[in-house]
Amino acid sequence: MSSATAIAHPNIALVKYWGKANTEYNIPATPSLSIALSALTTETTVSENDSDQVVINGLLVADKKINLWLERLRQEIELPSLTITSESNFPVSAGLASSASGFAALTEAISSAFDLGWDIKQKTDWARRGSASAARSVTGAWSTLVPLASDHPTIDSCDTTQIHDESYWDLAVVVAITDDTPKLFSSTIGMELSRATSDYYSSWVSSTHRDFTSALNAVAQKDFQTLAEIADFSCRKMHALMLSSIPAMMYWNSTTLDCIQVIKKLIAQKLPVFFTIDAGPQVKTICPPDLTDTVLERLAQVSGVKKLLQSKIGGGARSI
Ligand code: 2P0
Repeated sequence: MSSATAIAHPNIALVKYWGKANTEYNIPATPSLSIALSALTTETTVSENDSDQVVINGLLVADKKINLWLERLRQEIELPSLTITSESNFPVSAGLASSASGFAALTEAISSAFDLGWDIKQKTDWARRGSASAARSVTGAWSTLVPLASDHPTIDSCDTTQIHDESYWDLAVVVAITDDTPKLFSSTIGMELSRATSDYYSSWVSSTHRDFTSALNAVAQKDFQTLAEIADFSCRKMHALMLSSIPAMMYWNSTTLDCIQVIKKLIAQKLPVFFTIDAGPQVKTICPPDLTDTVLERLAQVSGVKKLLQSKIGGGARSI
């Protein structure tokens, strides 16, 4: 009986992906840049069984995304029925990129269990079909996910690259959990709403291409200040796009706003720190490691913060 286990870290985008150029192959409309979070992990085991079963954090679930992904994979390769068991050490479906680490670990585990011989391109392409941000968790550390122009997109019409490994730039991330219940709109649905209804959508796509190029330069020069400004701008534009969609998507809560005020005060004191927020109410603060204690201490004073997590930059998905 074939079986394998893999782990992967979620990632946070500093230049965001929001919107798809192609849904069949899950190709983003925007290029994105991310860092993986070493302290947060998803561990996934796949093993042959008599029927497909998905168990996430101890609960048997009917996961439409995983089922569709397996259906597509079985159109390409022969696979037996599988038990998939996945455990994450952080809240799932709450804007902490659990689908990214989940599909990255699943792709790695399947590739290993069935000796598929996938190279990194095949792994990132298949992880992306599950959840586009998962491609960035396959490569980990500092990764880019870039759509490739094509009139007839295929599964390979996207590039995922680890541009620097986890030791390149020693930065810390503090995650303030302000609500750990699952979000109202899944990212997949939310992105489609933005594409179909927001007047700002085309500006978002074109400006993100510019932000991406500027962010790559900032990372190459380890220019924290410029990277902070671009990441802040990308985050605010994405949330403005969400708010301008019909229906409007507001992922923040009042504690999210209080955390933003705390970080803004640190920025006003000229400390090297910035925050980013994804499709959920958690606030992720990025800073040099020697500022971690200050950030933790300030955010701990915000009433409504349920938990604070701290992390460094982590690597890619791997079999264990
Ligand atoms: C990102 N997010 O770049 C952005 C920022 C959320 C906000 O990628 O539809 O779960 O499965 O491809 O990858 C979350 O989107 O969406 C995401 P699908 P995914 O990190």
